[in-house]
Amino acid sequence: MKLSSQTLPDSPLGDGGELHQQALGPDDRLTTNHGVPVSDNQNSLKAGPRGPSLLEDFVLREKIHHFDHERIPERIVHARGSGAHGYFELTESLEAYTTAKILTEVGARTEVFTRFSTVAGGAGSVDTPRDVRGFAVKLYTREGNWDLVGNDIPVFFIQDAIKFPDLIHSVKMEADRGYPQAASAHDTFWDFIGLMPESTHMIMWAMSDRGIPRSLRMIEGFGVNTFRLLDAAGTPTFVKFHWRPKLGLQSTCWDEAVKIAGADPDFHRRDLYDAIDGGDFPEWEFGVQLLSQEEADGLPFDILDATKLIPEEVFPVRVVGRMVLDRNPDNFFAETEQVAFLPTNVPPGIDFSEDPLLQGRLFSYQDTQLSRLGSVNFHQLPINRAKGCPIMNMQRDGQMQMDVPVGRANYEPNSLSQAGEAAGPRESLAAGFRTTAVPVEESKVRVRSETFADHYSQARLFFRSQTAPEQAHLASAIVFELSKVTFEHIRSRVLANLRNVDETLAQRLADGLGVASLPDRSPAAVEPRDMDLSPALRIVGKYPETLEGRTVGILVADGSDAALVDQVKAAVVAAGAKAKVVAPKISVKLDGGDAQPADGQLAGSPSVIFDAVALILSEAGAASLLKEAAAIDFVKDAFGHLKAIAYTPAVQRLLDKAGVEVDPGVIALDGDGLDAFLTQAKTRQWDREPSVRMLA
Ligand code: HDE
Repeated sequence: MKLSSQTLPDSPLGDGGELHQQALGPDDRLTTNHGVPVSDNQNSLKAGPRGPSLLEDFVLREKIHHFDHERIPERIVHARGSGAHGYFELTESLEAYTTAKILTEVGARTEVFTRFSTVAGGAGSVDTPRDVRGFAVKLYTREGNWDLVGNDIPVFFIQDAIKFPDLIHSVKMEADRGYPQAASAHDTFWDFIGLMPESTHMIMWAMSDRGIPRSLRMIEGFGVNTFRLLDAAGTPTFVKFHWRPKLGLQSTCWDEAVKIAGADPDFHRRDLYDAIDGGDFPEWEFGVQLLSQEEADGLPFDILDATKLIPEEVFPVRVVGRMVLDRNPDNFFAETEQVAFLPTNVPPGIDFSEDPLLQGRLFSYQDTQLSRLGSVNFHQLPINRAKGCPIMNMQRDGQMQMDVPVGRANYEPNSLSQAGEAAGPRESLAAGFRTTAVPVEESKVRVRSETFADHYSQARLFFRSQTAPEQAHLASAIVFELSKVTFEHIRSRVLANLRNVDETLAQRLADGLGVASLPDRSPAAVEPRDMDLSPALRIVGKYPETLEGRTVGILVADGSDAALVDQVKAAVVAAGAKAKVVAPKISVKLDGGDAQPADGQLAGSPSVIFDAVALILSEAGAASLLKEAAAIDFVKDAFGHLKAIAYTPAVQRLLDKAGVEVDPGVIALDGDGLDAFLTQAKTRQWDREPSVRMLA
């Protein structure tokens, strides 16, 4: 038996120990965390080949110790996230409103790191629950980091930060049983919602299809809270920040989202990673809504109330820049997990408003990072460190200090320069962060401003602005959620509140739930008003229809027409989409071609992961799939999820078995069939829905 750790006849590397013998260069050597080269990464140090391990083995202890501490507390909200690097580019200067260089230097590119997230679920939950999506962007500006920590919905559930822990406790797993995970369809959430009428507007958004996005590349983003821009003279302008996806806004159907969760729990994360990896960089327009104090005073609601939006039809969104995400993280933990967003990070020329939700956020994030990352020096982590500008102050020490500050000046003011020593940095009135001089002298009170009291007008605005299919989805989502509520009084209170939004909606919900008669309408603090409808609040018809960024699944089997498969693939790719071949086995032999690998095996590649499907089968192929449930489901779900379906003649029996009825979205692949398919594939077949689903 060889005892030397340098010779490993049974090396798990299978290299006969040779690798260990090579004289590796300094860059290739495995080392401890402190840089000591490691001679053996296969065996711990023992008292004899079969003896006990030795305490002295620092290589073993360091490795296990580090492993034991690999997990850090996950974010209390927004735990599950996906991030990417990229850049922001300004296309129009806002110098009339702000001194912030990032908003005045047209053409300049600023590095960004963006993290998308779900809110309610834990870090290991799935990507497609009904939920709000976080849209947090860290812009490494030359004047310090600007963290625009927003959501994909422009309003929020509550008006005052003091209610945030209650809101989050209610939506997370119930305290006694530890479930449901990543779901709002349960008693405690709807109990809280029913008792908090201010949440009604946000509920409309969350229950709409915005709550179940198709892709993180296809969501809008909003700063939500009102901020201020400050010009050189100190004149403030209120500002709302917007991100608009170049690929358009697109969602899934509820049944589809549920099935995706099983088919691919990482559906959104994979989609983002793959797109960037393949050079298909997602892009957003960056826009602002700007309002003077007088314009804000003229609004029929309070600009400081985060449960309200400013209709784009009244104050248009001015597009002044763009963001492109073009690089995946090198390491998920070091970057996506350790990134720490702080709404307090704003460069000079951007300032906060008195929005009581924002004010609470200004405290919370710094505090939460300390608990999560464990050290006041979390800003020194590479992903959090400001770039393009020096960090100089008198803050010192603390756990995990990674910098080595030099000199004696760790206090200010000092006069060390008189002794020829470095005095250290000094404040700068001209270049430093400025705060708007907002007059505030008032009595100290704990009250909710009366200007925040209208909880229903904008909820009504949202519901009534939706198209018919969107209204039906929204109503059905509430029916689904309330059907999971076990306490009758909670359901009833929600219905009573929603009568203030729209009587027809409340009635549809009652019908959907089988409630014989609606409860009395809840009293409203302010009677809701009708507002001019806002088409910008819709998904359907808001963006041009496109196949760009989408994926078409092509179902084939042995004997499928190779030339036709190639033709469909080429046309799909030419339209800016991806084509993925799905076959019963991972290798398939097409008619007229060699055996080739499929992109996905049928059992693991259901149609829910595609935006449209082409079924290209020979007679024999179709006959064999008639006995395959995964094939029937593939077709049935594509139809049920309102997708365009192209098919070859032999597929007819499969269509029949799957209950597919011909409509404009079910297209035979002959003559102009392919063109018609590509046109229909750009959108969902909304007209089909009544034939496949009973909606509220
Ligand atoms: Fe957050 N929020 N939040 N939030 N939030 C956090 O900070 C908080 C709110 C948002 O990808 C936490 O680092 C309070 C609104 C995003 O890392 C925490 C209030 C909006 C992310 C926190 C709000 C957001 C967070 C948890 C009510 C949309 C994820 C982990 C006053 C504008 C950022 C963390 C990422 C994360 C507090 C409300 C967006 C606990 C107290 C409104 C996108 O500090």
